[in-house]
Amino acid sequence: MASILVLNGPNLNLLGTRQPEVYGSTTLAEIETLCVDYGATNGHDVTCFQSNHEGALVDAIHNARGVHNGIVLNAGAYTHTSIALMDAIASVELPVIELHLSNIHAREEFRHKSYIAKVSIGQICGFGPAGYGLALDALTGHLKGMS
Ligand code: CA2
Repeated sequence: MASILVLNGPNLNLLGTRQPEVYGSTTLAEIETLCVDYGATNGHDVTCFQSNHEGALVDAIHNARGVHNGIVLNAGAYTHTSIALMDAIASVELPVIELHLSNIHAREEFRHKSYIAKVSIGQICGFGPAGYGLALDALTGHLKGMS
């Protein structure tokens, strides 16, 4: 059994309540339920956390060490700006899957750059909320290969 942290960054608490044409109508609570249910079905422990604050996300990554086996991270807009999150991931030496609801490569130029990609084992983007299930599959498959 693996313990996985699903971490969501800034503004993702607004999912399903605003701009549904861009980010869909599924709420963050529904996505978190999807993730926890994935864990229950597949014998893994899934914990979810969201913050709008960069430092709180850094703390959550630090605190994952020794507690969780890996992280699914949608860092939101911090993906494109945060050296602090990149350094935090590098420091904990846990496998991270980078996740985005939208296809960041088909959007504005500034979303094409990801600091998270440099320290992740892989990136899933463009599949909406289903991407969380894909990311959990990828991470648990990776962990299985390591054991
Ligand atoms: O596609 C993704 O998952 C993103 O991480 C979402 C971020 C964006 O900055 C990234 O480039 C790609 C933005 C999340 C904003 O979420 C909202 C949800 C509802 C209403 C407004 C914002």
